Amino acid sequence: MKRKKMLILFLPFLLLLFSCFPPKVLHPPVAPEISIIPAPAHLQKGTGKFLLTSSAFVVADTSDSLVGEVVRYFTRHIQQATEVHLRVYQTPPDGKTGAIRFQKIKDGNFGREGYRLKTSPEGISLEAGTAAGLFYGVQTIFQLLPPEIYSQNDPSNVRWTIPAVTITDRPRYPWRGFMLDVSRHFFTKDFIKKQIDYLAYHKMNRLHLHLTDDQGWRIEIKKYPKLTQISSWRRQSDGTITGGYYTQDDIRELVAYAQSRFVTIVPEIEMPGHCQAALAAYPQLSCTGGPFPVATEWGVHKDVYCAGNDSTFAFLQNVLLEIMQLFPSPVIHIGGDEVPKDRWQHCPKCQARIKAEGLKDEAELQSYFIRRIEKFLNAHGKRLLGWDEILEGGLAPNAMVMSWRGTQGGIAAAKQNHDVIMSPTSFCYFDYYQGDPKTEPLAIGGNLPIEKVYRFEPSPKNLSPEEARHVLGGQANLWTEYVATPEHAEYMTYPRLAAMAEVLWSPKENRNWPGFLNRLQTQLKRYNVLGIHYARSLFAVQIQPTLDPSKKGWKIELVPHLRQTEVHYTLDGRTPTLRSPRYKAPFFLKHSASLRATAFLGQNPVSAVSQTEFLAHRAIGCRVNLKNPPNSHSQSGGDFALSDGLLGSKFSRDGRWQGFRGTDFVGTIDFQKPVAVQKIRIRFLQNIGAWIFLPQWVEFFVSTDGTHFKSLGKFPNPVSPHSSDVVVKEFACSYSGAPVRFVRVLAKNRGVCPPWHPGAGGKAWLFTDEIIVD
Ligand code: TNX
Repeated sequence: MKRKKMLILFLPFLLLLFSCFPPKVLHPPVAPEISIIPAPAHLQKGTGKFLLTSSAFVVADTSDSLVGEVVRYFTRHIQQATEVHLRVYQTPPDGKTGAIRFQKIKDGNFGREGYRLKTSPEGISLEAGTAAGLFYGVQTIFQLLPPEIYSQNDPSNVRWTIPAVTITDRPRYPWRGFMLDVSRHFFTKDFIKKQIDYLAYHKMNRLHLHLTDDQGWRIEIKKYPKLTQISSWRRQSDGTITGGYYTQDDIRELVAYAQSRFVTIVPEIEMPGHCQAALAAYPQLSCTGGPFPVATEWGVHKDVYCAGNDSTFAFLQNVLLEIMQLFPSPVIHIGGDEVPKDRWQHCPKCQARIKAEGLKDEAELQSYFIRRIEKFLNAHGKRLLGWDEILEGGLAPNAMVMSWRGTQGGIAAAKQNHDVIMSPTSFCYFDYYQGDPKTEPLAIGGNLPIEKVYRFEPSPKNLSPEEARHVLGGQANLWTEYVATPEHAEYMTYPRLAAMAEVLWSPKENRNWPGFLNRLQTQLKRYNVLGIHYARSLFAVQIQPTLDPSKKGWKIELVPHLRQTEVHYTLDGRTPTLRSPRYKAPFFLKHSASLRATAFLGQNPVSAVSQTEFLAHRAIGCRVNLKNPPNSHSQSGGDFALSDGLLGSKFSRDGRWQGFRGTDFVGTIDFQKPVAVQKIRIRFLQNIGAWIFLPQWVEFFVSTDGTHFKSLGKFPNPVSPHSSDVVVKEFACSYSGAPVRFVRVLAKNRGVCPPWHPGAGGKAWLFTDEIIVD
């Protein structure tokens, strides 16, 4: 009795204690049975399962052609993955169970894209107000099935079950967008089709194609053939030609493909800036008359369309006429971003226009430009959409704004009663790197890990409800300056797109990071089945070694990105499994090792394998005296960077390399006493794209007094500087003489980049990671 009372008295304290220090999760969560991304608005679990077999069938009124299309999409998909052929009935046949019923009904709660789905052991009922709603219900059905539902052929041994649930769902925002920049690098029609499928799986509904820019024009315009003969191709620094374009037939095919998946393709034709590719074909549309090459360098280019020249407008209007015919999108994107005013300031025609129109300055000239185009689009029943720079100098009357430089532009536009799409760089730029910057493939801009995408809030707090209604949604943008392959594009896009999809679809209060991560495990399995090259950095394990110079060994910490994961590691280079040692606390390593570490969630490895090579050798922990200091920008690893036993990878920024800009490398080790030396080695990196070259030659020396050094030989570099592959090359020299106290390595920098290199004449880099003495 007394004890019970005590417990009741202390219970609140215990509860408080537990909530401050949640008990350690001993068994990491496994993927939940129901993993829907984006999370539906309301979900209630039932009991039992529907088993999808050949006795199941569809009931739907397919006389509504759009409904018919959704049903065909569904049955085709099911047949492909499961080999179950679903018969379609207009009215339910008597006495048969196993119906999958599609119904369009009038119900204001559905909105334009909502649906209600009930699944039970007896059958499935899907209701919506529109075909789009039915389509999203179908996507949810797919996600209730095993991930293999996304495979192209029936994988044996899968039981096609659907757990019993009741789901009522509708999106938070009508604009759930993804932008692909096909100008900086061209992506094929088939790649785009695949992405359209993936967008649909995520319940995303806008694909914005950035079709034109300084570096390439990607769409056939019948009236201006030079746009594809000239503007679609550029000559790269190595002399090769790259590019491509979509024919009008390609575009019609893409548009139809997207339409049947309820994705609207929004075309973007950039003006008045980011247009050097077009000017390469039609230089008369510029202020100076050219000539111009299709640009090969990234950034903002000064040559823009001449705003004083009426033929510029005639050209753009003719282009837009063909665009409007091809794309049913009610909204046409005209860019409008990053327009340098330099040429306009010195162009007599532009200055005359400013005068004639009574404009204040070049900012108002830009505004004049956009208004004039908007009038034209409006007259053809289309709305103009532009990046937030179109606010400068006054917004065109009906324009929609895509806010990329933060959300300020979007807020300003919403306050002026304009519709906006939020796409701020800091949450939406998928060209930003997502994992550890030291090991990411080249990416520009800042860091955008998936957690941050998940925190994105498209509706700013400081808008009134009336103004907030103008926020139509958000969009992720994949700019492709540094993304040249389909694999890399997918790597940048997934799984961050899953986070974006949930931000844009799910009610704000349903957003929950740990819950999302649990569901993401299943989503990644779907990606595996689909063969999507998604990034695995989300679960990566960071290997953090600290050298102890006196003990000549390393304290090793393994830090998982997510604390829900369990880390297993090996020291012999083998891929860790659940049976490999589990990491619990930092440990000390004194011998050479190939450390590999993987994060596991439940039974599943969820990260790529992280790896670090440890090399135990004579010179570890010895100070290296340098004649020329490393460049401060590429100096990493501290005092013992060149004698810490840690070798660099092919990533020059992995923190293991020391860079010497334009100067030779001269490093001397003092062992403090004579030591037996058999071999001296040193490694260098070559990555000509980053101006890093191997040395011309390497010379090794030994000394007993630190003043007189005896050369052991000069070793020329056999690797061509032309190789665009990243190369790590070791130079080595044997020694069989008496013990020595000093060892020195001299590596000759080539001085400047060679004449054929884009950096010709600029200082060349020398990168080394370790002086190894055996
Ligand atoms: C800015 S976003 C640009 C693009 C670049 C991007 C790179 C915008 C409207 N303009 O031209 O590709 O940054 O992050």
